[in-house]
Amino acid sequence: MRPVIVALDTDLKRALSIAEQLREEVAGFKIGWDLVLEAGLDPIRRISKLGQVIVDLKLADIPYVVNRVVNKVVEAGACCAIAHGLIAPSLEPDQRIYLLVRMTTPTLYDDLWRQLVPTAGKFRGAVAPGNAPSTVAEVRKVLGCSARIISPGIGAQGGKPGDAIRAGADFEIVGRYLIEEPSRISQWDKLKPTCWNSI
Ligand code: 3DU
Repeated sequence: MRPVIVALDTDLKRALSIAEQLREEVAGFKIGWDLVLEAGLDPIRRISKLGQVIVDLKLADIPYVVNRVVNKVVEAGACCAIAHGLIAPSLEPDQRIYLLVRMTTPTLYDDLWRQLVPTAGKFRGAVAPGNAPSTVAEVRKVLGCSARIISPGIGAQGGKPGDAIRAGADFEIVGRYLIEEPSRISQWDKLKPTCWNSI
């Protein structure tokens, strides 16, 4: 298993084919709006039979609504879902939720993320930018191994395979770079998660 989560931002047919191809090679898959808008919960049900699934709808609502959505995706087979760090103050600790603390692109998180990081320890983990390894390193320093760190921004967004892992992430989230060419998974051959063995 390579420390990689494949972001299946593509159509369902291609997503299923990539998941079949890479199921033994990767730690899991990330399903977002693309597949959910195409086919509802069905992609979550089908792909979670092939591996662990994180659902990334970047939730940013009141706890009542967030909990209902998380319940639905977990019932469909996902391990967990991603929520915006901005709503962390209203959420109860929840091992089914990854907290987004800083993005790979410029956002208002750039001024706030340090405030959010300690809170991520009450959740399954933090989503931190893999194209900014110094941020990943700082998040790991604060969290220790108390929570997972998963990092997008590798390949299409400029991060190099392994950059985020070497900075302290457990798993790199990779979409276009692997969807275009699944054999690129060999570029993660010698890498291991920093703390956690499952997503
Ligand atoms: O750039 P890629 O094709 O490797 O896709 C990255 C994935 O990670 C994509 O699903 C996107 O929604 C997610 N993501 C970011 O790219 C950046 C973030 O800050 C958070 C999530």
